[in-house]
Amino acid sequence: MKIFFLICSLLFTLVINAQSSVSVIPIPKVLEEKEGHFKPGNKLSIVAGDATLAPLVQHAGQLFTEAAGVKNIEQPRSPKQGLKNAVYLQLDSQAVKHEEGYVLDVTKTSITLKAKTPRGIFYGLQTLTQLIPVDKDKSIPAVHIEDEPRFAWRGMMFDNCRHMFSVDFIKRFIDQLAYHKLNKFHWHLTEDQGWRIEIKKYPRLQTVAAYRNGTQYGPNRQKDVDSIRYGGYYTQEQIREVVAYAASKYIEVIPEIEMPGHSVAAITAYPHLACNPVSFETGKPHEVRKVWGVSKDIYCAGNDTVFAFLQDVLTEVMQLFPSRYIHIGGDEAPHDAWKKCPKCQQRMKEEGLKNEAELQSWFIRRMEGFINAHNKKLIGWEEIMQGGLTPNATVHSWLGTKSGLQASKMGNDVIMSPYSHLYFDGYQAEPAIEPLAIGYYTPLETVYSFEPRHPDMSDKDAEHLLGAQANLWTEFIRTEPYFQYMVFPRMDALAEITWSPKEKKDYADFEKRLQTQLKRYDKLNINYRIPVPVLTATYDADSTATITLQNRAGSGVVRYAINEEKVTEASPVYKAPLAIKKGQTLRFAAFPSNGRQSSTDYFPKKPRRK
Ligand code: TNX
Repeated sequence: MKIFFLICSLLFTLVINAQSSVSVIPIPKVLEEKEGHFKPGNKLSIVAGDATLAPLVQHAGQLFTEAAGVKNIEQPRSPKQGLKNAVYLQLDSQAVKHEEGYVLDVTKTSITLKAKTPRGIFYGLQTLTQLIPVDKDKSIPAVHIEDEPRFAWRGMMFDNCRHMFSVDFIKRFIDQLAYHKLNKFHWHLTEDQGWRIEIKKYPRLQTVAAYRNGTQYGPNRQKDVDSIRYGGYYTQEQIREVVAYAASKYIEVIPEIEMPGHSVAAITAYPHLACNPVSFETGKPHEVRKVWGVSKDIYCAGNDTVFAFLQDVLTEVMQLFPSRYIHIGGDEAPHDAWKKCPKCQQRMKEEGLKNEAELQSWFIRRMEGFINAHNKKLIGWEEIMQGGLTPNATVHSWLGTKSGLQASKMGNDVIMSPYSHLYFDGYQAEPAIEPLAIGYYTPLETVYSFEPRHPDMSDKDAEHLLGAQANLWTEFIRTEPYFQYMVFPRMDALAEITWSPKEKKDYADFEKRLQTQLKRYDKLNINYRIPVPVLTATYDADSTATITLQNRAGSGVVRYAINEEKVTEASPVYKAPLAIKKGQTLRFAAFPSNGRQSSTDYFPKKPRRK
């Protein structure tokens, strides 16, 4: 009997180990674990049948050097078969049908990666990176993987207007998008608080619109505002550099040039672009906005020089971005100024427009004509639907998913970005234990739970669902570490919602795989949000709670403190369930082996205020 138990537990351990050895995010469509391992050793040949794969051979070599410590990478010119320790990259449109798909076979003796396109090979390599263990032993488990994305649009928006980030940092962000098999980088470049793209024809966009004389640093718009000059912009050369870098990672960069709202910075530089020479809101001269929120100062719809300006701007923008799409914003444009503006009212009369919503629609249509004439497609936030939608526009649904549903039924393409699930500037846990963020609540599990296809979409409607995108607005995100804290690991959830088949979604399994992913992030020095330990409580008759804490950080320990304000490295390590009496407060945090510390959570929770 004893032996029987021993064998059972041995088998159990083997099964558990086998499960945990492969940990890929986003989870592939088909993943079969095989027997044995491929041992990269010190010498490896990377063989490509096609010359177009040369950059990917390079990429694969780098990958094995960095992740598996292989010193000697050889690249035989001819695709010789049967080499020892070889990685074969092959374009094969018989084996793989999907443009972005791949098939990956790791055996004891070789690795074969097939795809229809270089892009597919690239994604296969991203998976391969994750098959190389983070620990010392670099044996790669034998697998058969067949994979392709669920959606064509897998994106993230980065707002570089509220706060600016260096070109180098943006490139690292692009690396991470690619690593997660995301393929769209929506770059938010113009705002009330700053204009960030060099436009040669309008130098005051650089000298005036790119700078503000202060910044709101706290939640209070009146009190929490400093008077430190802040700003800058990306030169056209830098923009080109970013776009080319992204293209090398199969990422399309979509610029956003906001209109008619969120345009105070441009108006400050060129006040004739507004309905009034002074601010509609304050009656004072226009000034690049220091505080967050929505401004009533927007571009005038009755003034033709506004359209000349925007067309000039887009002409330069289109030369910089080969993207199929131009995002024109279109969100949060209050019509107060238009209602009082004789030119706007005159325009409405001339064009037979019933109200300001129709004027907004007319504004967007006019710009869309220009964009389409240049062979580009327009994307706008869902407000572009107010007052009528043009047939070609792609709708970016952010207030929820209803507009997206409606647009798909009208035959318009749709991208889903509801703030309730996909706004990474929102809180990841209750605000009491987190750094300052925008008021939304979008913890990891909420992001993961998002289903881009609205239940009321027919198959025909769903053909217009391009995919989903997470947005990172940077009002309160001013530093690189905080940026990373907000993006990781929510980007992992985003990757899985947009890439993996719906049937493969499983939060518990994702959380397990994530623990390995966090170790990879440690290697890359990414300041991700460390998951707070999970608490479960049971109560006995005198209300004493027995507390169990589970570490989800992938490594390290959980520490706790009873009736003390702080949990520190000196606090006791959690080893067994704790008894917390009525009136006592328990605080606890994860201390992974990277030397960092998670947010400190507490028990009991205060009753929520209604
Ligand atoms: C709404 S989402 C905005 C942004 C803000 C954001 C804050 C959207 C189209 N507009 O201007 O930064 O809320 O989360």
